[in-house]
Amino acid sequence: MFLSAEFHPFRLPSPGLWLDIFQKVKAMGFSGVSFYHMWALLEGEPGHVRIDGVFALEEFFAAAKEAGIYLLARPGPYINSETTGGGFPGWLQKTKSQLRSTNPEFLNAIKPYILEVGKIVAKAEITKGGPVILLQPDNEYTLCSESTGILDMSNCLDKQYMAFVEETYREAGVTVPILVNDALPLGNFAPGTGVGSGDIYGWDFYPFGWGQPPCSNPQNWTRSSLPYPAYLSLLRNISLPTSPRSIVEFQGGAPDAWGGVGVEQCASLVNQDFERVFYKSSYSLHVTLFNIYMTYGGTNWGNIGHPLGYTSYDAGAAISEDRQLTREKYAELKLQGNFHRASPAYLTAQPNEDSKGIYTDSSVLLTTPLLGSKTNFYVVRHDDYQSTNLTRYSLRLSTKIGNITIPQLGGSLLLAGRDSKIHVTNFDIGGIDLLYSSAEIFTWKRTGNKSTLLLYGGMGETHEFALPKEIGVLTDPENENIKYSNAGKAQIVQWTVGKDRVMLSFGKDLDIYLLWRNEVYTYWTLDLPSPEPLGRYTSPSRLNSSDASRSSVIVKAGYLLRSASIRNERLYLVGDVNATTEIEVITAPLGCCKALSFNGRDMESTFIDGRLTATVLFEAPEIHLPDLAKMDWRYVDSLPEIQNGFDDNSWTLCDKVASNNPRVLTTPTSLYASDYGYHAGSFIYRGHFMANGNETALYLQTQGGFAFGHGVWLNSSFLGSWPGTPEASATNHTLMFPRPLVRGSRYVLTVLIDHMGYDENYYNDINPMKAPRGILEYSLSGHSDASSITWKMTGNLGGETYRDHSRGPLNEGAMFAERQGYHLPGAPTASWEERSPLQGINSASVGFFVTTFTLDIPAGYDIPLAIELHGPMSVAGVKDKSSNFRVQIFVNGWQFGKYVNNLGPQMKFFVPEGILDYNGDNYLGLTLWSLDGMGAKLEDVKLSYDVVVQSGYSKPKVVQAIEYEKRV
Ligand code: IPT
Repeated sequence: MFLSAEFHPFRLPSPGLWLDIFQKVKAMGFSGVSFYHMWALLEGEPGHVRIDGVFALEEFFAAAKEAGIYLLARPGPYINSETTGGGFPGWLQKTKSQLRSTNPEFLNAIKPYILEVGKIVAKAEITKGGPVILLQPDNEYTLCSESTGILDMSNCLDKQYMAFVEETYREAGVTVPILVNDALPLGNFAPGTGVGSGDIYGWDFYPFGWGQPPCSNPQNWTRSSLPYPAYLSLLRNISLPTSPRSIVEFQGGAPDAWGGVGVEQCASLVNQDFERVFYKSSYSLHVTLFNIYMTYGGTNWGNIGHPLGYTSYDAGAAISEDRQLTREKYAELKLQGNFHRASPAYLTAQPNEDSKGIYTDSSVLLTTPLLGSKTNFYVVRHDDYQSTNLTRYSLRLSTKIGNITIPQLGGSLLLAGRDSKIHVTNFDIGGIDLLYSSAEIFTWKRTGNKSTLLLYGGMGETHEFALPKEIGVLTDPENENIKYSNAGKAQIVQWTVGKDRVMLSFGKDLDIYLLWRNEVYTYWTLDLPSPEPLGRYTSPSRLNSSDASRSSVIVKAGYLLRSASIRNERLYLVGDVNATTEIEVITAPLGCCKALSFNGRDMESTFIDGRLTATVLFEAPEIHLPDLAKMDWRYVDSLPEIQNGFDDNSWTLCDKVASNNPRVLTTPTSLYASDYGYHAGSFIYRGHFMANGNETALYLQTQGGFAFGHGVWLNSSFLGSWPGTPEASATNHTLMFPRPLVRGSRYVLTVLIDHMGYDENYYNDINPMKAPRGILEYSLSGHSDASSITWKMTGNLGGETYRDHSRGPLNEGAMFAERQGYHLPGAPTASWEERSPLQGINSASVGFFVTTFTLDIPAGYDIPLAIELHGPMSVAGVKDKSSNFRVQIFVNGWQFGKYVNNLGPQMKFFVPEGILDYNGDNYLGLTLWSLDGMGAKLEDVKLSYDVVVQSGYSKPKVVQAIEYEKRV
């Protein structure tokens, strides 16, 4: 089973931390990771594909392999993924052709990138010793904008386009199977459907949607339907029986937008209950490729996001943006991942639509059976998937011991609201037949002549299982925590789940742990390293192996266990604790493990009831964080453009009288930023004109994507601003001149526009990605001819010939400080004015504030740090959103935050270790743009952390990137 977590290397540009994520995914029992790569970051300059530095994939592949994770590569060219342009480089705006079509111009545009990224992926294929086992070309090449029904949703698709993308990947050397994903199960490009068809078909499913705003009111589940198991007949028609049933993206989180409710609400919307109900229901369809989007979201640093999202791409995923495991939904995934890893019979079982009334005695429950040649699985949930009722039921099963109704020893089973159970019959646990179990299986393991099985249930639930009489009888049948019967055809055990675990032994053959679900959250199964090619990869063979080099261990610990290995009868564990933690080895290869080491330290270990145990002390470190608000800050004006005599000689003249953009030009020359090669961050326009004395106002239409803003000046006078709303992608603005202009004098307009990213290109017959950014239209009263204004503009210095190849083409915008490279470490700040962002600026302008600070974070701890910005407070201690200002946060040159005081909601910006030097000097720069005439200031700026983890992670190296050099 390819049970997979979606995780994007480009959203965590600190390569030394990739292993951390892979290990956390592997620790859930998952076997795979699916990743996008983002073309816009890799070919900012047309014809120059640069997949190096933090954008290189080799270290990503090495880390996946080290953790034992197989990869599904999804390098586009189109990815969607809430990225600017859906991953398309901005320069595609300048092309004439329909995007995602066979127009030669478009094919020529994508080919060099596909060949280059394809070559890199091909080198990492499993057949060459790498982790890559699948490749997905493009993304959801499925939908047409104007479809009238399910039948014509895909009628705009050009199958030759898909074929071209696939063939080009093949030409690059890719040999692994090609997986195609459909936005809906429509059957596009399913194997055997002719031109462009892939080797494996899959579709994507977001029951709660990804539209706006999904995260408010997270308890409300009335947003979807769960069309299972009715879907089954559809899926059978679409895909071949020989092809794994694949859900390439299943909802694992939800996004939040500007002005939104915050990512924690998204985590509660798509929470552990959602995972239980929706994921288990998906398994009931016999899905064997299942990828959860997102499992680790990361960060939209450096302008990589689209306009509907802000800097955090946490997405409420199982692993939070700061890489931590504090959400219960992570633990639930671990239960499911371990179940799959321990249930090879699932792979050959077949689902069946038969449902209500057959298996349970309850009319409100739905049961979907998966029937195997021996083992059966029964997935039970409320038919009304939103139901929060407590439903008692019994289950009718046909087993080796006949047709029975369980529980047999009295009482009833319980489904508590938004939950789902996978009950089993005839389940093999290392040669022993578990005849049935209502309690769910966490995992099992055979070592020597003994099997160990871990079962769990929710608090207060009654569960029952049965075992053959042939195996050893229960050693302690009078156990007060259980009901036991050996009277009939089998040994039957019933227990009601409480906090304390129950341990049972059946002679010498079998140990069973009966656990409360929340206790299982602290149990980990770790694959021991094996010789190549198995390495640490998942394999069912580990279940039955006593051979230490092909086996795995089950260990109870705490916060996280990452890896295990055995040397000289000592078990070496690597993991993380956030409190003093008891470690207990539940199973290990026979003969192994007389002693225990944790994170390289030998522990004082003892045997308790035959199990090796030790205690890891949590030692709280001393952490001294600099008080940023009190640091020595330097300031430089970052809008010199509004000063008299500013020289814009070297700026780009907006002289293009034609544009390929689909929006028809309504200005004498194009003012679309993309026509001049500017695609990220912000833009500044300077409009020169000679006054005739009749001017009273300027009309502007600007477009920067949702939540954008603009500011407008005439010479040095502020005319006004548009502070932005989450709903407006463009705005019309008439700005009155404060006083009459002097006839015959030259004036200059300065317009600063924020750019929130290009729109995505989800539909395939239109080109929303090409919606231009910049000034769309203008008029100057008193001038009938718009060409009386001569416009110049700038974006990031150099535009497509961008300067900073380490941080990529999108990290910089148009602001003076960015163009000068003042955001980069080493900038000549010594002569700048002493002023802090808490003093701020006192007019509508842009100020650039910098400070340096030193960190000395103790080794052995993972302490994710954030930079918090606090806007002004109004009297009641409530945030004052009426102050309109925007801040960009540059950490050692990397733009790791975009703060909009009047929209919010993000105030806390995580910056990964590696981007921050945890044991050295750091350079912090803030662009502070006041859209109000009275200026703006911060109330506070600080470094903060939420968790302190004593960690076995590998400390990441500080990311190397270019430093300040004088720019012309
Ligand atoms: C799906 C995209 O494939 C993926 O890139 C990401 O954008 C995801 O959505 C979450 O928004 S498209 C899906 C909404 C059908």
